[in-house]
Amino acid sequence: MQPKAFIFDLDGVLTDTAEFHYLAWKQIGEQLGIPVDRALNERLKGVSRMESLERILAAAPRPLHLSPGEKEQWATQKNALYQELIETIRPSDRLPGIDGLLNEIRSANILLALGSASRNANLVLERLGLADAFDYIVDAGQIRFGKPHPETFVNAADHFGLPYETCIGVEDSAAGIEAINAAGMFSVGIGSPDALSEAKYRVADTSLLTLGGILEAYGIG
Ligand code: B16
Ligand code: MG
Repeated sequence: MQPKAFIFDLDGVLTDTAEFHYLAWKQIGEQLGIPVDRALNERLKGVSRMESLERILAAAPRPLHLSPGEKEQWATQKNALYQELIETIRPSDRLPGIDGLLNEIRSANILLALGSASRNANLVLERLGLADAFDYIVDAGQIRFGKPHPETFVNAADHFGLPYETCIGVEDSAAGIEAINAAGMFSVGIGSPDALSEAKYRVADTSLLTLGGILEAYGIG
């Protein structure tokens, strides 16, 4: 059966904002005395801003006890750093293969949704020139349970009124793949096998994504 919708993650899938999130958290970590390396960063991908801060605090060499207000301040500071970094984003920053894949999906009359955990998603989409590319954009501010909970992906499928097994989710994070699988959808992972071992189909980077490759794995090849 042909899938009815694709639900795309944003950061790390459409563009390399995952790197900007990393650089911003690294700076916050330095100020807090907590080293944020790429291994820790892998566990921040796909999870909300506050949950990311909690995971960084949990990695502190010496326990740090911050009040809710202090946590808010650090999260706000991280977002300010992140927003400075994303000012440079241009349409040419769409990752390789993304334009082709979006066009193929559109030509096959399959619906397109964006399922990002980021409250900056609309800003980034605009900078990428992709503000009108999606039939539906999940509002991260309306999601109660972030990835790895399936709510983000379920929200998009419910908006379209589609059975979950007819939807395909595309993600670069372990939390996102877990969320797609938990929703009963077909998961496409972009990245290393270590981080994305649970993905139903995986490619090393976006340049290797084709609709044919995904559909073959999905089962109609
Ligand atoms: P913001 P995605 C996620 O976006 C990022 O992967 C994650 O690192 C970030 O903490 C989260 O968005 C929240 O982002 O601070 O901009 O609201 O990968 O789900 O598109
Ligand atoms: Mg992501």
